[in-house]
Amino acid sequence: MPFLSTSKLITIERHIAEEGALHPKATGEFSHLLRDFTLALRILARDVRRSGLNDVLGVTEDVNVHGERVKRLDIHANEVIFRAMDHGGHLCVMASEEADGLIPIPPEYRTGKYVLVFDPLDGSSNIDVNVSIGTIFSIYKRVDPDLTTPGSLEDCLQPGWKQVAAGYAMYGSSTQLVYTSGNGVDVFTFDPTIGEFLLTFEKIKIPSRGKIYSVNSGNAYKWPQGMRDYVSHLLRPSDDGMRPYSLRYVGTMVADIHRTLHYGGIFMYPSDSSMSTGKLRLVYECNPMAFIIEQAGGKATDGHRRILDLTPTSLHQRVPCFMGSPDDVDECVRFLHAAEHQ
Ligand code: P6P
Repeated sequence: MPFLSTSKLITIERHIAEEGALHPKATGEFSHLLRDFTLALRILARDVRRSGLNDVLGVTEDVNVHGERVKRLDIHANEVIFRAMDHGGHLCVMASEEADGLIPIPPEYRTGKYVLVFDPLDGSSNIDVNVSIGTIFSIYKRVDPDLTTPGSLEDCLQPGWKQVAAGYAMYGSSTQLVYTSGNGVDVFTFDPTIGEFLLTFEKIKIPSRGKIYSVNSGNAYKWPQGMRDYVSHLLRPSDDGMRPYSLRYVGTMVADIHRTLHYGGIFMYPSDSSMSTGKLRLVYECNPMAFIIEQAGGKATDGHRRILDLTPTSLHQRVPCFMGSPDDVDECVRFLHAAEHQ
């Protein structure tokens, strides 16, 4: 899979404006919202790159709503995104992994018709050891776009199929922004010398099947039987050479999904005997990633239902997730269901 698939010199702003032109009713508000968001990502790309130098490493005394120790960079990222997005007049409400409840738009600013939910810094456990981390986001229209009142919890708990756009930034060897607004998936690479995200991969398509599975095997002793049967199957050599699969697991969802998007295969965070609903959050991790994966031709399920069809019941709700190449996800589900019906 080549790293570069286009020679067109297009910035993300121009790409968003051109995509906006595809929607005659577009008011440009959405383009301005994304422009503001990419400003936050530029700042975070700089700060993550320098995190070893400026004093943002290390752990705070805080514990977030999930009982996880909060890294200073988490809080910093949350603050940067809030300050970039709170005054643009495009949003009626925000929600974040780092905030227990809704993040209201300050009363001194106009509210808009969009909703932003995000994980400001996914992969916190990897911050201090220079392993790729990222930012994940989803954008919805508010349930009643004619309202001008502050957004509500209902606006943040919409099913994933209602997403207007979703994406992630990965702060790795380079900073890449992977983004969809329902018209395929495009990849932009940040050029710090000019401060622009440039289009480097257009309409990425996930392979129909891969040879990599991605899961925290340390939880294998807690997995349901179907998961054990599926992984055992992947590790049994096949005559066609497609198996055994290789295991690749970074422990940052953004990095594991990014590799799956390019190389194919399957990423999984199943339920287990200690986490009956898995670990990953539906609203600001699984839904945006499921939108990206499906737009690239892949599949994303909780083992029984399409992730994007789930209606969230709470902001920080967790769901099991299996996402990636369509043939791999289908095969995984067959094993999960077979074990359930034994
Ligand atoms: P585990 C990072 O903390 C995260 O939320 C995801 O980015 C990642 O996929 C998962 O948790 C890793 O969890 O239990 O394997 O360390």
